[in-house]
Amino acid sequence: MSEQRLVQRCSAFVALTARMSARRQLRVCWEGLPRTNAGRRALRCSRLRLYAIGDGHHSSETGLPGIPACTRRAASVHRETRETDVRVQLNIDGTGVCRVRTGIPFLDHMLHQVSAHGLVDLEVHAVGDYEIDDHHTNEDVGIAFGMALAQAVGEKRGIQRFGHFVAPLDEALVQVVMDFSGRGYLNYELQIPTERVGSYDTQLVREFFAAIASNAQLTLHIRQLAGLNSHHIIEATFKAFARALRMACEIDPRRQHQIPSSKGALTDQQALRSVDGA
Ligand SMILES: [Mn+2]
Repeated sequence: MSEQRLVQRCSAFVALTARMSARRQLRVCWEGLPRTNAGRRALRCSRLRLYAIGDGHHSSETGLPGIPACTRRAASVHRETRETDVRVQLNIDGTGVCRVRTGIPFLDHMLHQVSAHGLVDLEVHAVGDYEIDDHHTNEDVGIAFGMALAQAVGEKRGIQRFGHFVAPLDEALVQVVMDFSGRGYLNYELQIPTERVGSYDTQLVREFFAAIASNAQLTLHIRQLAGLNSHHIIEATFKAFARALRMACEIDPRRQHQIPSSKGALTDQQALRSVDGA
């Protein structure tokens, strides 16, 4: 069996056994692989991957072609100020498991869109100074989410980097385009016709995405192509954001271990390192 084929089988086993206990997962993987060095390496990869999924430990690269590094692309951020206390946990290789409670019901509804359509496992717990208004809490959830996203993609090795999607919701149509460029930039062109959706101030949508863009160092363009209803326009935006995010974060099988940049750097640390090395 070729190494490529082993790798495919190994990945298939990991997917197949995702709901089994860790011990049973390992047995199924091992039973399906030949007792060769390549088979052992493939198993080691699946074992590392299962281990990583199981308890959040980071494991190293496999060195096998065709299988991405067995690191868990997850992050956890706790950010506390005099205005808010926000905890965000996310896993960008998730399945859409979502537990969010921000104290802002409409924002919770939107975070569910990000999780469900971006296949991001997401846990958000926030409390804030709602007696003033929702501004601080909304923004700080965006900041913590952006920070967690930056942590989860890490040095961005192997990611697609660019993502885009156009999402409809009835009459609304919104395009989101993003680039994990290492530079925070937001171009926001929504024209939301009402000041509020329920109790949610619609100006906060811009604040939320601005916080994500600057903290995840993401170039983000949001463009409304059509739309009359405020709820529809905002929800279509979050759906498009989710799908674009999923696309941008996916591992490119043709360059799994490379930084997707012609200058070889997408973070300040990488750029500084290349200056050090020069
Ligand atoms: Mn809705």
